[in-house]
Amino acid sequence: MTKTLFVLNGPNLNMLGRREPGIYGSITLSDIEEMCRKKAASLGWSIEFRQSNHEGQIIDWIHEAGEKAAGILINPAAYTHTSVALQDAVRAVSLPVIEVHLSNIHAREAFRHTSFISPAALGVICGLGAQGYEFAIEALVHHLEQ
Ligand code: CA2
Repeated sequence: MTKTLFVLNGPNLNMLGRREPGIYGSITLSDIEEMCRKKAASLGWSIEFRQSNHEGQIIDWIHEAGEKAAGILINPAAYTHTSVALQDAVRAVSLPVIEVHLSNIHAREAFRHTSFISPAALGVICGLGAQGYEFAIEALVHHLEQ
């Protein structure tokens, strides 16, 4: 089994640390990438970390992960609440997928309470900030190695 995880990030997450620090904190996406890389390395795994503002690109990466990775951590950002196509892509690959959100989507606007991804995910982590990415990597590795 390949010891690579894909970490996929959806639209506007490239703006982290530059706007809305009240909701998402001052951490940047490159800080999160570094945290993920270190966490994975400490467990003997590697990551492919990507971000896109385009739905089709994320779908292509989920398919690519199906060929090259053992599991997927995804923060689909706003596509969480809109994208049947992303749910279909997650269902189309036979990989464990953990959905992560920096903020607690259930404590925010009603339209964020619904996720199209959660029904197809192994698990969901939200509201724990960037640490949620580390927890998800630990959980994926635990799931894959047990
Ligand atoms: O809490 C999360 O991680 C979200 O996935 C973030 C999405 C939001 O649409 C989801 O409901 C919850 C938004 C990501 C946009 O991030 C920004 C960062 C800085 C400035 C503006 C947007």
